Amino acid sequence: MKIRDVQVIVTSPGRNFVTLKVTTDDGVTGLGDATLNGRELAVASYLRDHVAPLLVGRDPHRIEDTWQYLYRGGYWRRGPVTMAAIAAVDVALWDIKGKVAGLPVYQLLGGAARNGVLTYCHASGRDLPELFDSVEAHLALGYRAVRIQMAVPGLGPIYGVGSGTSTGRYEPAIRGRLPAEETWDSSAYLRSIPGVFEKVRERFGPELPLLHDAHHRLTPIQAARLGRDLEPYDLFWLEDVTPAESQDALRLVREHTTTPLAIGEVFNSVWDCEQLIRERLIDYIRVAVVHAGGITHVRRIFGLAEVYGVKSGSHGPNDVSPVTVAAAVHLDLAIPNFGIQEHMRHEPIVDEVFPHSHRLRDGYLQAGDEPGLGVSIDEKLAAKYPYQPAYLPVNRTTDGTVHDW
Ligand code: EZ4
Ligand code: CO
Repeated sequence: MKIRDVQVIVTSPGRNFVTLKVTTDDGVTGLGDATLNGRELAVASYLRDHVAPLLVGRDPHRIEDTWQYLYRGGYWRRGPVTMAAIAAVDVALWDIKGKVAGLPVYQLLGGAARNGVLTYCHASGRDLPELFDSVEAHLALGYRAVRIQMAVPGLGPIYGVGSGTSTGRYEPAIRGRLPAEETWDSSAYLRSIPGVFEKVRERFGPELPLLHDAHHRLTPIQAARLGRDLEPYDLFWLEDVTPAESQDALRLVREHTTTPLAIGEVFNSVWDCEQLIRERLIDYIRVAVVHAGGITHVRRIFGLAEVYGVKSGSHGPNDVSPVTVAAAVHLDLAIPNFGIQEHMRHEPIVDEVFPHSHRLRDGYLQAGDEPGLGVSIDEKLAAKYPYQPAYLPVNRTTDGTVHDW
């Protein structure tokens, strides 16, 4: 069997997605997601101009060999663009292997180690009543774990907080030629957020698993204080407290708090997190299949994590396509050290462009039964939504300094 055709499909049904479609000489197709929020066309070019020509004629069954060929063979290793491109190829080849074998991908990975994939959703609000409404709306949808984000009094709109809808939805990229700019103040945030969790616990009781994302905005000592201040509210995890470049920073945080720590949505490889895992500085590793080299490499990261008692908590915002959600569900089902899966529902039009068989039931994602990943793309519909520039907001502190978002 040989790869006959490799196609890159860029579509924007409400937001941008980059999809790789690999077709074999037998007419079997596999899909991979290559969406890199706000930098989509760089990955599309990497795939179209530099990867697709190398794949035609190769044996699609040789997944590991193809991974090493693109990673080591490319000389310029790692980085989000390279690793998203390799991820798309890898996931498309797993999809093809499943279809040829007549088995869902999780069966190829060892079979289901659990009955379903526990998810957490995003609730947010500009004030407490809006936040409570958002939590209630998500609980009504069946979710069993909830990420809590709230606006900071005195600041304008901030990233991660929805504006005024009952489900608290926010969009990780805003359309336009330039990114929006927002104001950030860590001191105001640190003063307000413990009180938010106090009220949420008062309202929803001690049992509901609660999560929070600090979006890399804090210094290590600020993060240590936040972890401590949140201890009474028993978080499932506190995410991305410090900028992800420094693995050492988490040691300082760890020394000061028993609040469980999660990090990793911007990591691309095992080398970005091996110290964090080996030194047990985190409790959950947040790599996503699409941004860390596909099923092949993320499985390796989760394998290392398992040895050290660190659990998975894959990134799953709505800026990854249903192809990545499907890949995550198959991997999450099969690994021994699954923790939780982030889940942000897509707009209905996205589900129409990417028909899929995985389903959310009572807060758990379930894989479909068909061979491969169980996801396809409606190319005619996709073609109706051309690429539109869209970016994450840029944050500045009150004196105008660019800050982490
Ligand atoms: O900011 O996916 O945990 N989820 C998140 C997301 C990320 C976006 C970045 O593209 O932090 O909202
Ligand atoms: Co996050």
